[in-house]
Amino acid sequence: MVAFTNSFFTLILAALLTTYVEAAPWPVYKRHGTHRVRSIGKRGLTVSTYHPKNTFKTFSGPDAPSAAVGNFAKRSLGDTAKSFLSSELGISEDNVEYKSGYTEGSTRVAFVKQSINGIPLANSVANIAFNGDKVVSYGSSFVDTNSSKIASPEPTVGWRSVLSTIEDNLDAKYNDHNATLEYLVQSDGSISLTHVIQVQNQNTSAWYEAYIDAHSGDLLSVTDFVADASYTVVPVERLSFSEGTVTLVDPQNLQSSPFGWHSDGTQSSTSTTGNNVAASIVGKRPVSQTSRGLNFNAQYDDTLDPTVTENQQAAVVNGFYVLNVMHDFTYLYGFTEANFNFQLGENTGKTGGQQGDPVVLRVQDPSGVNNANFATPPDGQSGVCSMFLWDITDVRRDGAMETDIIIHEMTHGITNRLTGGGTARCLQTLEAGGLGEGWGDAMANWMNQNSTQTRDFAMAAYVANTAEGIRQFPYSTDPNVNPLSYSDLRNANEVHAIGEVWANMLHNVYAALVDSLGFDDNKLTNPNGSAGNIVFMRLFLDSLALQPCNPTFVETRDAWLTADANRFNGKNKCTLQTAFASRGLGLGADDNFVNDSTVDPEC
Ligand SMILES: *[C@@H]1O[C@H](CO)[C@@H](O)[C@H](O)[C@H]1NC(C)=O
Ligand SMILES: *[C@@H]1O[C@H](CO)[C@@H](O)[C@H](O)[C@H]1NC(C)=O
Ligand SMILES: *[C@@H]1O[C@H](CO)[C@@H](O)[C@H](O)[C@H]1NC(C)=O
Ligand SMILES: *[C@@H]1O[C@H](CO)[C@@H](O)[C@H](O)[C@H]1NC(C)=O
Ligand SMILES: *[C@@H]1O[C@H](CO)[C@@H](O)[C@H](O)[C@H]1NC(C)=O
Ligand SMILES: *[C@@H]1O[C@H](CO)[C@@H](O)[C@H](O)[C@H]1NC(C)=O
Ligand SMILES: [Ca+2]
Ligand SMILES: [Zn+2]
Repeated sequence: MVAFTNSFFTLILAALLTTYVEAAPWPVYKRHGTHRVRSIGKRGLTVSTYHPKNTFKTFSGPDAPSAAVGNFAKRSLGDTAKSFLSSELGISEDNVEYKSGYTEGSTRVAFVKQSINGIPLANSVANIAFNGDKVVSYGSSFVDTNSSKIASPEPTVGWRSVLSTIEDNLDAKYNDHNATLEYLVQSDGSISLTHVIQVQNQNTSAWYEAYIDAHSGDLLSVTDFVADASYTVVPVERLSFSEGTVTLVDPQNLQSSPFGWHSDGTQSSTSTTGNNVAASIVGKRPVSQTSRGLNFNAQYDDTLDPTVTENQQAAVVNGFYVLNVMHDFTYLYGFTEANFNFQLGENTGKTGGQQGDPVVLRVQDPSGVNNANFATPPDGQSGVCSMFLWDITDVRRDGAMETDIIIHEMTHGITNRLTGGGTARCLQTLEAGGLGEGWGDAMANWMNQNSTQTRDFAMAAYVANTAEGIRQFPYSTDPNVNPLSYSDLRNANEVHAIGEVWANMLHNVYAALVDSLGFDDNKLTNPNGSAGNIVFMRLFLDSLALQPCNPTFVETRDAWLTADANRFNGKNKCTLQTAFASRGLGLGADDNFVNDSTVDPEC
């Protein structure tokens, strides 16, 4: 399908301007295994490409099918592959074309294409692996052509007659690579005859294969040869711009964001808007890609004011990136549609929760300075993350260039949605609000830890221009560095002060889990790992849904213990109890905020 559309952009722009966004009417049915929607060219041409569903089979042991037919030893790899596939899939050998293959030890692999009337099907391919005369596996997207509507094999429209329209639509020029004639399977099962040509644009580095209907002249599909997306940002492992930026290619996690960060599978953008996040400088449009192919590579320069154009662009991209990483990793840990997350539309096959609520990121929000905030309305309405400028340094700094601040803010959205089932009404007491602040710092701390050696952690050190950051003490397992304990809640009358006590307890819990279970670098992609830092995040997020509305420290600690009982069969009970107790939140602690160091006898 090929259509011009800008409605996605319009809708997101509307979302940027208000917190009260109606659920968007995107179809629930998404097709991430077989389709890819791209937005191409200056005019937002939306192209949906189709790749027929795969069959993938693996075999082992004596049940593996034999490929030994006739004089096996003398047959070529191509003939062996063709005869196996044709009998396996019920397709005549005349319709299977050998393309390429290789032999490695006793393993032989063949790549084949389906064909009709000697014309190959562009998007219908198969690969077969043999070990000796046994078939080890095969994958195939071959289609049943018996019942398909197949276009006549004689072209009636030449590609040169429509070339200028195609070039114009794709914003690229024919590159003199010979055109080929290929069949193309459409998602409705029909099979079109196409001229396949390549077009390129040296200025934007775009490079596409265009599939032009040889009977109508329409553009039916494209292959995009260029890597998809790149972002020049502060990687989430680093704290802020002071540690430098890098250009990351395709950082999106396709399990969490199957259409990437700029599409919901139906509509696409070429700017800092997508299914999870819509980001812009307040009062400005989202930032557009700096070059063809979703490249967002503005360079931040903190010797210049944050409001110069390139700095604004870089800051929006950085915030967009961090919030999308937060979406993607928490999705794997269970913050999904059904658990009231922030998305414009549902991922393929997912139901539950209200959609139409991507996070709206307002960078350089003029409503404040030296701070940031996150407004969490109920599920179905966009969360709004507002980042401010900081004027502590001579040249002002932008909160959106500081990873830990963005993560802290996003965590408000996550904790408010997971506590109490998406109502956003359950972190309203002073104590629960304090827990909320603590979770924000603890999440940023977790993201920044990078080895079995748990380091002390300071918040907002870059914008505040001080190594100690903006809290009273860095978070630490060393009571000489951070002495905060449960009894300090007696004198804490403000959410951030309360939050510091909680975040420091969680820092100690984290360190104890990592000491006992180790550290895994794949924390963002492997929620099922057994390392301490992964277990910590499991308990962090699981406990939110378990704890009551407006929880206290004591109830939240119990929710951690219950989460551990549920998910890990109580394996970490003593580690958790001991760590909480070391900061006064032992099992005997009550709402008088007196330190208690009780743990179960077996601990
Ligand atoms: C297609 O038709 C042929 C001939 O009738 C038959 O042998 C084959 O099994 C059919 N293929 C499929 C996939 O149904
Ligand atoms: C392209 O087509 C021309 C004309 O048919 C032919 O002479 C030439 O060898 C082809 N080039 C390639 C690289 O296949
Ligand atoms: C690349 O830019 C040059 C100079 O602006 C222009 O003449 C040329 O047409 C552009 N190329 C394409 C493929 O758009
Ligand atoms: C972890 O981060 C710290 C602070 O940036 C750095 O000094 C250290 O080398 C990093 N360690 C690893 C294992 O990457
Ligand atoms: C983690 O394990 C669960 C249950 O086995 C599985 O459904 C899920 O896909 C796994 N997650 C990842 C990211 O591998
Ligand atoms: C509470 O416990 C902490 C850590 O053990 C300790 O440093 C602090 O002095 C205690 N506070 C009170 C009031 O007992
Ligand atoms: Ca939602
Ligand atoms: Zn906060």
